[in-house]
Amino acid sequence: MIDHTLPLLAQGYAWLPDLTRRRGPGPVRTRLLGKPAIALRGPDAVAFFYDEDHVRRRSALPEPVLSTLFGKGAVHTLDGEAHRARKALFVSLLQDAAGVAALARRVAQEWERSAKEWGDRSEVVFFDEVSVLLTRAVCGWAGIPLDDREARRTAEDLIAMVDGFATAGPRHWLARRARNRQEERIARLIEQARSEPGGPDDALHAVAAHRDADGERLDPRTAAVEVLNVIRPTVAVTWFAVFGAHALHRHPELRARLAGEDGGYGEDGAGGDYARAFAHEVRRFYPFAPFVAGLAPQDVHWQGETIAEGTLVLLDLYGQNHDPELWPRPYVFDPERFVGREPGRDELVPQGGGDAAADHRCPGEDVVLAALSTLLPRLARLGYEVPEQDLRIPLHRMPTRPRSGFVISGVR
Ligand code: MYR
Repeated sequence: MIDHTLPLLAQGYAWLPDLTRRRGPGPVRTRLLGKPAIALRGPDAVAFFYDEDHVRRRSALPEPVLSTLFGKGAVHTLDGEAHRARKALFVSLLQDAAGVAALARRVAQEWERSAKEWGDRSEVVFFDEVSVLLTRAVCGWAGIPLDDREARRTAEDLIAMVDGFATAGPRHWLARRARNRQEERIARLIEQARSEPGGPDDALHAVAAHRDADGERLDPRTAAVEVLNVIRPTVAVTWFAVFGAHALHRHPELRARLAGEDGGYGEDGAGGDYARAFAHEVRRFYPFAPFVAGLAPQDVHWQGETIAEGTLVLLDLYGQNHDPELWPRPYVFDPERFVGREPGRDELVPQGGGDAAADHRCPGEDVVLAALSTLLPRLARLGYEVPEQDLRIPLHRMPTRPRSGFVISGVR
């Protein structure tokens, strides 16, 4: 079987859905990164994939992905007890309702400050502006010092790490340099935090103090990797926020209802119902994470098929979020799907599936929903124009975004 790494890089999000369409129903076998691979989708496949007897992460992620997106030694590369102990750190930081509400309040404050400045400019690129405001919010929340000049530079680095993980072109080299720069800077902050006992109760100090399953603290560079694994994905909410802006532009009829939400995010973690439904639909509809991957640790069996030891197992997130069996009219943007209804655990999987506390599911879904429930109603209430620009969202680019970055003008 021929290797499909190049077709994947060339076709992006369309690669796996195309292959699935051509091969017909059932798991799709292929070769990727020089290994035999099989792609699965659907809620049963999610449960199968997140069982460690079937799929393991150690050695699964290629070096180019680790050196840009996740970082070497990251929680994403651990299995078993080592994973559970490290994951508990992320869960304590990102799934604490009061902590999430505090982060959402910072996002709201940074929005107010930025929106005032946008009014003084003839036009702004919404993608760039949201990345800076989220960087300020999450760094403030996490205890990472940042002056105004550093905020834009740090936002560029955090965005670059995500933007460059799935390309062999110049974006990839930018991403590697951005990661090195930020790991070095944050490793110094970790050492400083450790030298001043009794520091504040924030993410930086929690990572500095964390002890792994072996009872040892993380070396400063790995600690920096994990601090980045808290702040970078939060800044990556930029992609969803811009997709939300795109959805509002394409569906002006939804604006009034979203604008009517208070967009507040209370201590109990409750955002407005419609804002939350809208955020879920943005996460379902638009292309963000294409798939996740791991390796079969032994011969395993899935629906009558043997998956040989060492096979790369892909879980097709984008395909599942557009599967007509699960989502009637999947290519129609319709927040009503989620009004008064929370999706099932393994049904909506933009950030992976399974149990976020025990498995490799992203622990940051509450943060994403809180940030979007804060940003999108405010955007819906903002006055602005959308000048002529290229709003196409190319599927071959991973991760993708509206080509123009979503320019707005005449902000009031
Ligand atoms: C973040 O900053 O962590 C949020 C962005 C996540 C994108 C997720 C992409 C999954 C990549 C899996 C690659 C597997 C290659 C075999």
